[in-house]
Amino acid sequence: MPLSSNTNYKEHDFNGIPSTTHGYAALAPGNRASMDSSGDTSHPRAAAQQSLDLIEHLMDQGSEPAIIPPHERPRISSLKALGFSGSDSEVLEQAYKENPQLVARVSSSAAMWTANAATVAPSCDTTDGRLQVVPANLHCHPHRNLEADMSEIIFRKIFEALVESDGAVIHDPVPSHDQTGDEGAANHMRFAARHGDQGLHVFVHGKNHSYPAAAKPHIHPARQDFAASKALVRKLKLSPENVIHVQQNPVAIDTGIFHNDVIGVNNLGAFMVHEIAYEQHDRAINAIRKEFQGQLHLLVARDLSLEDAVNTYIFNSRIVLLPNGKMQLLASEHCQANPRVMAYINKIVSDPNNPITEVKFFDLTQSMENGGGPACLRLRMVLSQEEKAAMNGRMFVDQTMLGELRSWVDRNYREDLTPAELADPQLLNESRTALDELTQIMELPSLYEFQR
Ligand code: SUG
Repeated sequence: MPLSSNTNYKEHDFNGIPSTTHGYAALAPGNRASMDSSGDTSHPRAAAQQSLDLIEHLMDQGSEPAIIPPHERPRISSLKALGFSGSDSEVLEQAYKENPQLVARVSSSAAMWTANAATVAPSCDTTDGRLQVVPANLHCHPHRNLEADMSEIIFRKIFEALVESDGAVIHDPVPSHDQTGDEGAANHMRFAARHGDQGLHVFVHGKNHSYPAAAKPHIHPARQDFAASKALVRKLKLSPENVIHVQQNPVAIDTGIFHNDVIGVNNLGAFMVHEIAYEQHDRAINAIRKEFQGQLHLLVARDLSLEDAVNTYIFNSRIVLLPNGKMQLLASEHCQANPRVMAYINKIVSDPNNPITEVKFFDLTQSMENGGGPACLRLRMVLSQEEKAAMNGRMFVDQTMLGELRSWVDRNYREDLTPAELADPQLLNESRTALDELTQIMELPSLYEFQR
């Protein structure tokens, strides 16, 4: 039976859109690209168009991609919470004078990496038969921790009708604490024979405070806590027999692999993974092999170093299931510069024994320079047709909407942006105009603080 025959449930990529303030501010220690791009001039318009290129490609293949709107940036309320006062432009100016990094933080476009927005369990997997969404607390870095409340607001708005009809539950995030950091779907994989079948959920953590003897990274922070992953399982209403927890290899974290989605990616049973992705790697893989009821296509990279993984983001590719039942790999162009990575990709696409038949490369330079590849830029949601139809607003992009989004970007996004320009009150106005227009394009009710 072709993989696409289970038509009631489909997987949709909810793509992130960069903000008008997209920039490089070295805000994410442990993420080497973020540190290396520090202070560079950014290109917000190109960043947004590059995200739309991915969306356009998905549409051309017959997929039904959606978008998640960017958050309000600069977020003036966060500066006011730190005691800055006066008009919004005065607040921005004072904060910049005192500490430019504060303005960079509240201007960060990081919500574009929607793989970190939440962890989602489809209704076909949950014990109460409802779609479950837990927004991530993103505790580890302050510029990302700012995202949690807004992500929750967005999910509540877009799933409002489903929540009211008892078809979905939007949770509050796991409490934000040093022992309960949660980075969302970037540390979660769902294996299933078909998207509408019961899935096996694999949660990957980097640290475990209740087990001090566990191996730990020494150079970079581990972001995902075991206690948070355990809380997610409870909140998502997953049965323990459908769940596996594995620890990420701390050596990988110390090499700059700050999420599982930089070292492994799967769709259904197709699983591309580095040979030392996990602590007690073979045991972790064997557990997945044993518990997964479908056919596992284990595509292990044996001739790639962890450096190759960090430099190319090969494991941050998307594996997408096309309506014709085949799978396509969407990878960053960075992969093309590395012969070992290309050999791995070519081996996969030329092997008829796995479902991945093609690869497409994308110029995602603007996101990659902050450590975000194709997979970071999307949150996957497996939805039934009824759930999809019940969503509020215009979330799914069609050709007309794509055209509207492209010209919206051209109209509102600057071509270049220097770090000092983040304090420009004019940029604040431009950003609000852009978000106001976007909520209209998406037919969403008022979302943002400045709209309330
Ligand atoms: O959290 N970069 C993001 C990249 C997130 C990628 N997401 C996944 N792998 N799922 C992060 O490290 C850099 C921002 C800056 O430095 O300006 C940043 O936040």
